[in-house]
Amino acid sequence: MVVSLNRDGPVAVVLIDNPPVNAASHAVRAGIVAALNEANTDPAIGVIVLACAGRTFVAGADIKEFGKPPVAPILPDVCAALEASIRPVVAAMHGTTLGGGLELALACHARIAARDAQMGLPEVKLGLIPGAGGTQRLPRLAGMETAIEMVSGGGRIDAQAAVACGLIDRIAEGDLLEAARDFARTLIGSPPRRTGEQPVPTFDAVAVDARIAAIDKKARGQIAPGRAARLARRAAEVPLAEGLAEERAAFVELLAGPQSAALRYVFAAERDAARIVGLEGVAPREVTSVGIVGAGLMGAGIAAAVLNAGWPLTVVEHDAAAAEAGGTRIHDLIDKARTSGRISDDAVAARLSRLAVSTDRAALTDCDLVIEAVFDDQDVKTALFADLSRIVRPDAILATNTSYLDPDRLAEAVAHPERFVGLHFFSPAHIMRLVEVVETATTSPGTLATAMAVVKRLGKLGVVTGVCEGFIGNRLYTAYRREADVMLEEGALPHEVDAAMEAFGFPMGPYAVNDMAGLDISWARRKRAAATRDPAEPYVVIADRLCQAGRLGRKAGAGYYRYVEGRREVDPAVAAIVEAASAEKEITRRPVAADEIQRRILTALRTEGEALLGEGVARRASDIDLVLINGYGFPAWRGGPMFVAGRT
Ligand code: T1G
Repeated sequence: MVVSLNRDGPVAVVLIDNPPVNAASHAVRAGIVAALNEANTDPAIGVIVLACAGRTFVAGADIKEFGKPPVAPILPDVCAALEASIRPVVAAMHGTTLGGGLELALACHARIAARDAQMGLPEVKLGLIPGAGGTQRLPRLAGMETAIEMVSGGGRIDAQAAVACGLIDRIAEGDLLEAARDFARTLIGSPPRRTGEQPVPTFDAVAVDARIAAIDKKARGQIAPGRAARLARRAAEVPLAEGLAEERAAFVELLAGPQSAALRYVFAAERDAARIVGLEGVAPREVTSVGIVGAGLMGAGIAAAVLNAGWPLTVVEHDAAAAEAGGTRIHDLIDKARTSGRISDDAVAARLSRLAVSTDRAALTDCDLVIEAVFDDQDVKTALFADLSRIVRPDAILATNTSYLDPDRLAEAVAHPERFVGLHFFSPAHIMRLVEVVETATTSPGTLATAMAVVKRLGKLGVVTGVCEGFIGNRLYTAYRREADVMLEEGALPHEVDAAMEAFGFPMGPYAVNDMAGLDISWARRKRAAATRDPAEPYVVIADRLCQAGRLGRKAGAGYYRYVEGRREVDPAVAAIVEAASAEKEITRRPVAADEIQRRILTALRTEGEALLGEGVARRASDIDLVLINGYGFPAWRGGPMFVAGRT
């Protein structure tokens, strides 16, 4: 029985049991309606508790039913039935109550949650809006400002924040179901407090409308966030029935649209990425302690992510000054989450209490996993792994964070190379979700499975890649930049390429990104490779010319742009350098329109993606899309170059 009705005197507990996440499937929806009817016709029942078995309250509509004709009762009707119930209904929430699950709870007459419960309306992440009353009921309970943030951002709030804004009535102390029954008993005989009948608390309309405009701007072409926010705004202007009708129409429209198709594809792709052919039945090993060598920018970011995930961590630097600087860097990254209100003082103290910083690599002896994040130099890393092989246990996993070195060559320095793997984090490592898990020729299935489990526990997205220069991500991005540079020679200017790719949905264009990172790093790499470069290979000199002119990016005050008091400005001097490069090759420049720029870059990405698949470096076309979306800002609501090309 996915929905059962259990009587406890005057309290009827409607229990949903639909593993793994109690998704609101047809059976669940029909079961709730049937249980409500039964409870409302039994004179012995005075109040109802809606609860879930397993690890979470309803985590949303059943995504597996999307794209199929809706089967009654649809979720809005189930919510209407809850709200219309003669007996008060109390929702008892635990785990991650999301989407349609939270909408069910909003339609109840009271709400109680476990202390560690989280709630959210992530529909916009699927290109949708809450489609079962969330945009209309949430403002009535939590207030307009909170409701607009939740429906448009898709983020979660915890139980403390939920009780503070009025989304829930109380937090359960001890057993949730018992606390819910006790709470429910206090409501017997009282008229149900119907959410739809509550007025929207007063709010600052001017500020809210300005916020909605900002949401639209930030969405950079995605429809759902602004649409959801404006529907929440309507809750203050029209009666519930009218607002629900407008919400339903918008939901049906978005569900049929290309952006939701793309985002639902991305959702499924993320789960596919964790299903690795050859690892079926391979259990990951337990990792109880982690070590990191190097606490520079990357090492500190990785350290913060490890501490945030609850592991004890030993960080080793080469001398006392570097160790102190690294410890401070780690502390500051974690403390920033406190100052931004995301975690409490206690949480910061607890995380930092698990950190040990040392200059002695012997401190890593008992670690189950050691990640190196030292200077990306072959000799430095080779010597380090030889040393670590002597220090840690033979079965301890050794991982390299290298971006461009060859992990197969590094593996040669590792005793028991089957335990060696790449964990390529993206900067800033405590924020960026993507980690490329690099499978070398000798990485064992158990090591690969353990690495993926570590990445998942870090709350990040692991994508397996084989070994090639730049792995999947930087190989793709090199192709992207190569095509952009060719278009500069043909007639485009950097700011035109950036504008075209930002119009496509990237947060920043490639040249603005390059100025942020600095031009010198890739310049040094090009100079190292110059001696072995294939002269027949087309080569664009523009970046070299900028570097030779001292234009090394934002940090130098000038790169592809000039920077005046921190403001990025188009610089005519750059156009002169670009035009001179075209003249050197006797290229007659021509205008390159934005749609041509977008089309050619998409084609370059897809062509490189096909090559990565052909070489076996990427295992799935959808993995390529995930890397671009989560590592390089490719707009998720477009699905990715392989999705756009119908290659998935
Ligand atoms: N429907 C069906 N199956 C789901 C599901 C869902 N909503 N969510 C997860 N699963 C499956 C998932 O495919 C996997 O199955 C297993 O559960 C574990 O998932 C009208 C229309 C809940 C936070 O967007 O965010 O409600 O692959 O590996 O990392 O307004 O799943 O193992 O067979 O992700 O612990 C809104 C999406 C829907 C929530 C758990 N809800 N899910 O994370 O496990 S739209 C969502 C998640 C909506 C209404 C609209 C996460 C999770 P399998 P997992 P996890």
